Amino acid sequence: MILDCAGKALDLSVPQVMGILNITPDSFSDGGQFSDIDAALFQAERMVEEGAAIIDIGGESTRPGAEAVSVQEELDRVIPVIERLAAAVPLPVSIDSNKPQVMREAVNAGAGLINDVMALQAQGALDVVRELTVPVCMMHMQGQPRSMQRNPVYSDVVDDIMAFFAERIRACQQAGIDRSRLIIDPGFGFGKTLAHNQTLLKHLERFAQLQLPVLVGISRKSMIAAMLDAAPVDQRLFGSLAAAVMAYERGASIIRVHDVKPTVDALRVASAVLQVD
Ligand code: 8Y4
Repeated sequence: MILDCAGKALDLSVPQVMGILNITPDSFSDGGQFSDIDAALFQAERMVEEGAAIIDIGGESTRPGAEAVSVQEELDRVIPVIERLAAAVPLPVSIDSNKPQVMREAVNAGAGLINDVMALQAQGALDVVRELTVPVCMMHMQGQPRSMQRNPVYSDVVDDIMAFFAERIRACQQAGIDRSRLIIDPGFGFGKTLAHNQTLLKHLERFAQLQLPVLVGISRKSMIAAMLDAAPVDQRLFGSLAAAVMAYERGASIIRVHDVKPTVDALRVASAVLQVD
């Protein structure tokens, strides 16, 4: 299957890597424009060379406990980078935002995919996305970023999240968003205990039953640390690669990572073996 990301093709018949582009806000330079944007472009070019298929850009931290960012602040951070990047690289640029106004301006600036950790539940998001024609990833989160890790509870984590997707897919179709534009993501670490995250990864193939592309983001997350004696963030690569390969074997087609080259190599090996009869 091939997705049209604002004129850039994304081939999902092979595993694809989404590279995470960190935009460092408020750095020293005068006005911030020169060094911030150039640093982001440099990092993105490297991810392209390393085999990324998508570059994901976010201007708001969605980590547990993170502070909210105003719409204007988020636009100021991401729009200049998207404009330059979309023109400079052959890959689709993804906008990581839950705000309809940011989604619209990002797509107008050249973004080819929307990555929404709130699964289009923000006021007005469904209507804006109907008008844009790009694919959208809807991620599951239980609770709000500030408090989601306090005491997450599910009756059955896979069943509950499947039911969530069924409802969101219906909401999209009711809003006039074609099913062919949808990607789903169980949202590792977003309102989940370690046991929930492990169950989701072990049984990830059940999400493939919805017949939509599955995206996962596990790279360097605390679930990896929790299985590696609390490894610090710079010691989580090999564990993240194991999780990436497991997710791919269970039907994920897009893996969102910090470490592009190691993940691309791991998935090339896994894919070559799985393609043998
Ligand atoms: C270390 C490294 C510790 C990373 C925490 C983190 C996802 C996502 C995020 C995801 C999709 C993160 C924007 C959290 N995670 N989008 N975004 N799926 N679709 N934390 O899993 O990377 S941000």
